[in-house]
Amino acid sequence: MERRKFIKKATLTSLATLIGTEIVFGSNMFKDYQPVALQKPDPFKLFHLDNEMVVLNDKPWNIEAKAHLLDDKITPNSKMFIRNNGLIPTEIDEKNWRLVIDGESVKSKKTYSINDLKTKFKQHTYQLTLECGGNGRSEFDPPAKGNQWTIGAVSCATWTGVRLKDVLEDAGIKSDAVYIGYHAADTHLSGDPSKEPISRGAPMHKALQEETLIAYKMNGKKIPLAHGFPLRLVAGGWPASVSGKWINRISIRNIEHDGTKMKGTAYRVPKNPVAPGDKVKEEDMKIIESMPVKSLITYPKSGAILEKGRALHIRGHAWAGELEVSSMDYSIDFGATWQTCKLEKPVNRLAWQHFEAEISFPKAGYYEVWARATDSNKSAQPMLLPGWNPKGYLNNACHRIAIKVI
Ligand SMILES: Nc1nc2c(c(=O)[nH]1)N[C@H]1C(S)=C(S)[C@@H](COP(=O)(O)O)O[C@H]1N2
Ligand SMILES: [Mo]
Repeated sequence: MERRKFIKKATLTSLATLIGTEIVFGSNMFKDYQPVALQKPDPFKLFHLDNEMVVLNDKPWNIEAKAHLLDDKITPNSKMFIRNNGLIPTEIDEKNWRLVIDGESVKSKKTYSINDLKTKFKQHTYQLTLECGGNGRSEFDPPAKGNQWTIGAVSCATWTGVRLKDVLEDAGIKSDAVYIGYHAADTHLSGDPSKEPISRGAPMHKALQEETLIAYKMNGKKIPLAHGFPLRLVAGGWPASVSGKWINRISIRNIEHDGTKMKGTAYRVPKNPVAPGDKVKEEDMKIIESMPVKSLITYPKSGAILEKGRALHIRGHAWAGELEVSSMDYSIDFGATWQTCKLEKPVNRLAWQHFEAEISFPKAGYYEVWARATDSNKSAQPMLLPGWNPKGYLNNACHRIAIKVI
């Protein structure tokens, strides 16, 4: 009979430290045995994810989609990227949840229950594109620290809630208001309750836009926990870090909001182009506002094989921050020439737009299909990388897929 291999004493001691108490019969544990208390939850079950989603980090949870997973016109919950700066709150009591509106520039501090919000204010529904400022970070060289997002930190879901504008106006906005800042119920990674993982915001003009919502529904149902249940700010077209999840307080500020991750290099880019690897002083950085023009080919999957003589149908989405995408092109010759795609209008402002094209290839061989969107200000996506920046934000390079014609 094979001899049972038991755990080493040193391993046992470190496991006990992790658990925080003695493991009483620990010496009976097999070698490499993982105590249940230390087993990590399966993110695919925990968040009901599509099994092709990619986990970039588990503490905090950061999970992205692949391009072909984003083929739906409206991103389903199972294919929506998850980006957290801290730990997802665990015990949420929706009935007793409160949203406080305060700050130097509020006329009268007010507190609303979710029911108050639903009954006092008109409900609105929009499809809103949310893209993480760091989407595409993995391509920058020298590399930037942070989650190495490829192309999948973007979504366009349907959000339902009340206008932030209506709620702020109900509390009253003083004439010196310049910014709003959110506060939320997630926990700092250190566990220190006095620290916030993130507390960002937006200038008043963005806060007061029609499409800026305090949402309580995503894709027609309660917001999934990972995406901000029970209340979330949604500010489409801006770095998704502005869209605070699990919000319980919004402050109307008479200064640019100075919460966690508003200063330094966080969600900021150099005012002027810098050389790759350069250190940039804080005063030479600016806060990212509207996101740049970008697109994704969501069908077919990169690596598709096509029979000679057949046309290839491609489709995808394009978005341009606060602007509309005005034209969409594709190239099969590494950007030497471009052809026009059919492009739909957005369902509403700040929703991504769908494109498609039929492509024929001259002969058998390897091709790449590149997609390039141009916004209503005539800015087009760069073919390769845009300007390097210290934190690796705003990579809106053309998406490319490989096609083999046989
Ligand atoms: N409270 C809170 N809100 C947050 C974050 C967070 O860590 N905590 N992350 C922000 C960032 S950086 C992004 S990109 C989006 C991600 O939203 P999602 O996880 O619903 O896709 O949430 C934003 N809102
Ligand atoms: Mo983000």
